[in-house]
Parts: sequence; structure tokens; C-alpha cells
Amino acid sequence: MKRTLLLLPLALASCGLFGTPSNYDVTGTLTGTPPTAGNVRLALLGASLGGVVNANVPQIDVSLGNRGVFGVDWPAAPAEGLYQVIAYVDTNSDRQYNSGEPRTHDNQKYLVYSRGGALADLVGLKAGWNLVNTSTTPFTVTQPGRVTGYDLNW
Ligand SMILES: [Ca+2]
Repeated sequence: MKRTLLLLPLALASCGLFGTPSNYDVTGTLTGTPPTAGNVRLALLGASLGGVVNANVPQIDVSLGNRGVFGVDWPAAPAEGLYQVIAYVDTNSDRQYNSGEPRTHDNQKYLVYSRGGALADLVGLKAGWNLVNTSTTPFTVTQPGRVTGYDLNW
């Protein structure tokens, strides 16, 4: 009995990890079928317009929940710049996206961390996190707080 009581809080805590990630800063759903077999992982990584990875920004490994739902929190001390969440097939099993590994299409939604200033003002960026959606013309810059519907597709 004593052992069961000790395990109960652990069980409850772990349930939170696999529930709907509604409390995360960025949430979305991964759909479609990976182009190759292998371990599918997600990463928050530095990006450039056009989907080129900025290798100077450390990647954050993101867990994929049930039904392809994922959630990720903002990094604690982000560098100023563009970020994206992607899914990829980790063909070399190093838990990092490496150039050339199969990845999801660019969803044209960039997560931009800005410190503000005159240059940022020109394009509508505010200090903190911004969502830049380049799938529309003209592109939009918003500060939604939490980003929902950050959906990914193979
Ligand atoms: Ca890899």
C-alpha cells in the first residue's frame, strides 16, 4: 500500500506529459506519412527564410504525442532570430536534425524572437516572440502569445 501511494504522484505527473499540449507555447499536429522508414523526431531549430537551417542555433528536441499532436515551449534564453519547428526522420539516430535528413515541408510560419528596435519596427516585429506567416501576400506579423495550429505535413 505504501508503495502504491508513492507511485501515484509519479503516475499523475507522467499523465501530464502525454495529455493534450494546450499549455505549450507552440502547438500543432503532424500529418502525412514520412517518406522513409525511421525514427520520427521533432526539433525547434534556427531557420532562415526559405527553410535553410541556421546551424549556429542549438536545436531543441521535441516529443511527439498521441495522434501526431506536439507542443513545445520557448527556449529559456533564445538568441534573436528566426526559428521553426520541423519533424524529420532521424536516420543517424543522433536526436538532431542533420542536413539531408527527410523533413516536413516548410509551413511558411516563422517564429521570430526579437529584441525590438527601429529595424524591427519597420517590419512589425515587437520585442519578444512574433509569428511571421509568409504563406500570405503580404506576409503577416503577429504576437499571438501562444501559437496554435502550427501544423506540419510530410
Ligand atoms: Ca539526425
